[in-house]
Amino acid sequence: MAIDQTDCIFCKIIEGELPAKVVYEDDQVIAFEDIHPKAKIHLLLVPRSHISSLEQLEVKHEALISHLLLLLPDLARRQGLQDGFRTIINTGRGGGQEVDHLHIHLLGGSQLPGF
Ligand code: DGP
Repeated sequence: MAIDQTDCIFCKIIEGELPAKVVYEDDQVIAFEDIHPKAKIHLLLVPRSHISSLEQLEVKHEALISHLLLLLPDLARRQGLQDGFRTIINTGRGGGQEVDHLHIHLLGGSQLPGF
């Protein structure tokens, strides 16, 4: 079933229709502060193109995914996370995904409990 992107909160943030504290953006991705932070620093790194979740990834997204992953340590450094950080991708309702637009959580800034 086709996803109606007009109902996607992250698409609206990307289009500037909803406010967000953006910390980084380029032609492929955007990073902004999570509205309900679970750590001192909690960012969401989001591709501009609407991909619902990891389940929808295709080989054509390979370069985009590399770009997202390579950005993470750089974003962490920019946030002053010298001591490490955590990344999380929730997939599907059973995986705790609430927003159906692929995103990577980047958390840190204080000692996180073991996982
Ligand atoms: P997930 O459960 O992995 O789908 O995480 C979705 C995250 O998105 C959750 O931590 C809260 C955050 N979030 C939801 N709505 C908004 C919003 O409108 N603005 C921002 N900045 N974050 C949001």
